[in-house]
Amino acid sequence: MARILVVSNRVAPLSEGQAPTGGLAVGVLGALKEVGGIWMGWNGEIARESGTPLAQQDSGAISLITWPLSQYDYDTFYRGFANSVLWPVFHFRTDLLHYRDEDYEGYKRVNRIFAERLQRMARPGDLIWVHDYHFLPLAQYCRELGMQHKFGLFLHIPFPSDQVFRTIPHHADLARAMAAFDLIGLQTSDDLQAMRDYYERHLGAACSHDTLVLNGKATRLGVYPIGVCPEDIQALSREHRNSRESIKLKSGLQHRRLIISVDRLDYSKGLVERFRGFERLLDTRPRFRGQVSFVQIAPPSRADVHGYRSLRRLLEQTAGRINGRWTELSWTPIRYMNRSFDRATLMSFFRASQVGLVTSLRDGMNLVAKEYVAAQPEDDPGVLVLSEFTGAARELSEGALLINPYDTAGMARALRSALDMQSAERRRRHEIMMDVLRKNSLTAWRERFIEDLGGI
Ligand code: GDG
Repeated sequence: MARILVVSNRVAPLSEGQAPTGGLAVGVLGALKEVGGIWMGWNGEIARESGTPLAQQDSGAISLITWPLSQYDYDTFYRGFANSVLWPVFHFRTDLLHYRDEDYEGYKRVNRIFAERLQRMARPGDLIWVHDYHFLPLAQYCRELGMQHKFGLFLHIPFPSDQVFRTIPHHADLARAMAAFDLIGLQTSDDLQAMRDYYERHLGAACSHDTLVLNGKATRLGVYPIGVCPEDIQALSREHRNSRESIKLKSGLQHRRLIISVDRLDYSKGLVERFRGFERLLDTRPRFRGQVSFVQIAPPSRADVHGYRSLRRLLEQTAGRINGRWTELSWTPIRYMNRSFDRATLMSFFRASQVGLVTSLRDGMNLVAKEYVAAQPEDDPGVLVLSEFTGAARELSEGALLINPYDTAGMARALRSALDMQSAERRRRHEIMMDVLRKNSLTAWRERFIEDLGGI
């Protein structure tokens, strides 16, 4: 069987107690645990030079090969072009686009360093699976070095409409370089459609429903919705339902009902809109005051990137204002925590909550939504309230209560329906969603992508 060589920006630590809090790392780690492989990327550290020293850590069938970045490369590649141009634009936030030529140069330079590393590591026949927006030109640079491997790219985030994509300076260069991949995987058919539209309209590519041909080179496009391992999550949440943290949470609630949200602290997740939706519920439905608590877990993320610090301030103000308005001596409406918990604890928190609330303004998939469903007890499941702008909404529309996060009153109504929903209806919806999770599992995601890449 061919070896799988995975490349992503950050490589997740393998040690227990250092759980990754990003969807890419959670997904890739889960997938590699099943089949093994080599995972290459940045170790999260800053050094004098990018790319050295190289470290290797082996754990079972997984080898991690990591290296540091220089401060300049971190600033230009990571904070700059990747997270101040590509991330905001791919999430339709052109107002947050900050472009500088030196950042784009840094982005290309780091991609070249990764290409050189890959060239040294790869053996003939390896399948190279590249992840996300940090490495759009990587396959092109590898080809320039003479590599003839099969290269696949999976984009974890949405692909924007062509008008939005064109706000990226040098978008056509980037897109031409991306076409050096043999397979590009997207989360939803909307993303695939948007990508195809751009290539057809602006680069004159010949596109059929799953292939684009640019300058004689064909690239396969496919939809691979990332999933979770529902059985593992079910077991984890059951085993830890009486863990110390879970009991602390429940005793703090004093039998009140619980709405839970978990996200990296990111402007794409609609956190402010969510706080306002919960406030509207308290405003318009007095019977919930003192009866429902909202727990928001939001580990900080990219704190040194433009837009994140001001978001954090706004959230603190909003939570403070709402709590100032409604808190009673024995009840705090919003518990807002900028910290992470280990995965088992998180799953036990999901299990203990009556409502899982996901309000992203744009989200490639949103694994939290799927984890929330998988963590529920089958005989008394909670309800998922889910933004229609997540990839997950495409799969879970029959079981979740879908909302538009910009519609505060609509969100409050959905929360009310979720809190009032009878057990039979909750069970019915949960079963529908579990069927989807089992079918579109993390294993299926990995198998389908690797099989398609191998078959090219
Ligand atoms: C990107 C795309 C796509 C969060 N807090 C803690 C914690 N987490 C874990 C969650 C979940 C993951 O991090 C977050 O994944 P999401 O999918 O919700 O969001 P992104 O990080 O934005 O992921 C997204 C994903 O890639 C995969 O393709 O779905 O659309 O944006 O697994 O549980 N884990 C722990 N403690 C925390 O406090 N242990």
